[in-house]
Amino acid sequence: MALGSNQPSAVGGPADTLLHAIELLKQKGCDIQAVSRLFANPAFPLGSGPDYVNAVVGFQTDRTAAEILEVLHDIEATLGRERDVRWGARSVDLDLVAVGSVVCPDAQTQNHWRMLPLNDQMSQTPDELILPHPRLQDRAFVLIPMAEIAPDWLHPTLGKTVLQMLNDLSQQDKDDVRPIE
Ligand code: A4P
Ligand code: MG
Repeated sequence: MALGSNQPSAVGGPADTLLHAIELLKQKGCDIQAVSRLFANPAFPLGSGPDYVNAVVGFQTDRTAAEILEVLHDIEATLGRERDVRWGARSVDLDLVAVGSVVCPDAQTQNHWRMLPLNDQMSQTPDELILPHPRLQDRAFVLIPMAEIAPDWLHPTLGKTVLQMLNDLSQQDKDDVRPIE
């Protein structure tokens, strides 16, 4: 699961908000296996808001993927996220990056969302769960933390590992993602 925040919440600044979200995930019975460091990085698209803090956690649960997404939405609501502007500033965004090698709802639909031109990505929202997350492979702020906890995870439709996807990104994109000490 990928976490992002670029606005304070009731519990504190972006970093504290993400740590609190991880606590809530534990309280809801998810068995946390690994937590990346927290990384600061500029908002995408550039200039769209304050810098983000991003992280990735791995966990195990008996729940289905759809049930996990519901849990994530509950935690977002608890932490005061208001869904108004798509890709707007947010106190917390919890995205399901991947569930093992599951492709949801099917490879054709996942490919459709993955290949969507940038302009359409910003105006169109899927109304169903898409796995793996359709923008995972483009985002240094997801792949860099993910490489700390699951470097060899294999993208089921791209056939690339996290390290290989990271290798495809520009050095600039990667340099922008800085661990918070
Ligand atoms: N949905 C479908 N598949 C998934 C999935 N795998 N995980 C649905 C999570 N949600 C999924 O999500 C929109 C709809 O997608 C939901 O109904 C959900 O059921 P949302 O969280 O309501 O809206 P959003 O956050 O605006 O969209 P999304 O797709 O999460 O946005 P992104 O692509 O994550 O972009 N820059 C930096 N540096 N760091 C960031 O974390 N995040 C964003 C948000 C933009 N820029 C950023 C960052
Ligand atoms: Mg989201």
